Amino acid sequence: ERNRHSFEDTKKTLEELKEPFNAEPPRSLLVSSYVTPVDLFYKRNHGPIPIVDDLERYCFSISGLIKNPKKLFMKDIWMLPKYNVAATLQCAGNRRTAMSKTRKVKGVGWDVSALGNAVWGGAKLADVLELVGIPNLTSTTQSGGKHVEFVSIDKCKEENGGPYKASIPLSQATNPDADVLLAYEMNGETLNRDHGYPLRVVVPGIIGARSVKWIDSINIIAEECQGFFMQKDYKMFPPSVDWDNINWASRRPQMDFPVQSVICSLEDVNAIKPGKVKISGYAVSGGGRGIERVDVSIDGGKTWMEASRYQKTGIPYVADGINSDKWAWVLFEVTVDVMQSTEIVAKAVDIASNVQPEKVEDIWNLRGILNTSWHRVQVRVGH
Ligand code: MTE
Ligand code: MO
Repeated sequence: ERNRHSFEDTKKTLEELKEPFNAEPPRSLLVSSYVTPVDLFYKRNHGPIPIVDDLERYCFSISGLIKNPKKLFMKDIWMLPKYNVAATLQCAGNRRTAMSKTRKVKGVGWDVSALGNAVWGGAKLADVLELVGIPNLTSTTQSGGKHVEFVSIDKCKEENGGPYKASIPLSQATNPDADVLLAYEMNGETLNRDHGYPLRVVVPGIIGARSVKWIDSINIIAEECQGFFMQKDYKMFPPSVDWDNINWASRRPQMDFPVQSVICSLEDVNAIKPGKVKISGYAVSGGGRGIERVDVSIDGGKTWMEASRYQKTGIPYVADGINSDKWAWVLFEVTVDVMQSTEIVAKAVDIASNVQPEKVEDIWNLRGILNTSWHRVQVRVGH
């Protein structure tokens, strides 16, 4: 992992902290298990990681455009039915380093591992909102609330020392099938500090930036959250927009994640022996759209073969959302004969038949987000 904070660093204030703690595992370790161990799960922070040490006193408010604002404690959340949801969280900036090779972009230089797949345990946000009198499947409250804003207890420079925040539509928050969680567990264990202890939001199927950690308050609001990370960041601009002509208000905050796939068993520098090579990696799409197919090429994209796909080992993956986890990644595997130095490529197709774009140049954007171009790895074959 890169940029690991020392224990002393974790006590630093916003002023003292040079860089927030961001880390990703080596790609080869990432796909060794369907459920990503907490230690190998990427960590993305915009400020110092807060410490909540008194769980009995920890509480958060739900207020805004509702009749009965409430203060909730952990015991109120624990009382609600507990759900375990397998969901992949992917940072919008995953694969940014590769995009920056086309033209410079701004942001953390991620390789291909700024994502992980965890089993999140917690209460459904839809159930929590029922506690304050908002029924399931509400898109507007009587007082005009249309969005649910999550405010953290951390502090970040981009918010001028204020907390990290984001919002999602009320219709999604109150839909039990959307599986939006207030999570207190990750992979069956108490959530740790890095990932939002004691309580974080998990919004399956959309960019990681909306899954706010360390919840301090939840606001029911009329317009989407006006925070920095909703309005001045994490928006997808066309390649023609650069820092001298950007108009932030012209684009919507990015929510959904497009279809993605990455080869994890090989690095660009790998020199391999001629013969059989096992190629493995992950594929995942947004919005709960499953993966229909993963194509692998060993000739730079001229010809393709289909990789096998699985979530649970030994059970072939079928994207039906019944025998599969709809919010989770799919691992793929194919064994190929590689006889000479070449470019190996992967591209996935989701169940809506969306495909990954061929060239990173075509989707270049100044913030370097959503690099979902065909994943290419150069291998050198030595005889
Ligand atoms: N929540 C808070 N409070 N502060 C943050 O900096 N970063 C967001 C999101 N939630 C962030 C946050 C971003 S950009 C991502 S990708 C995910 O958390 C990362 O979650 P993780 O660190 O648990 O992997
Ligand atoms: Mo992110």
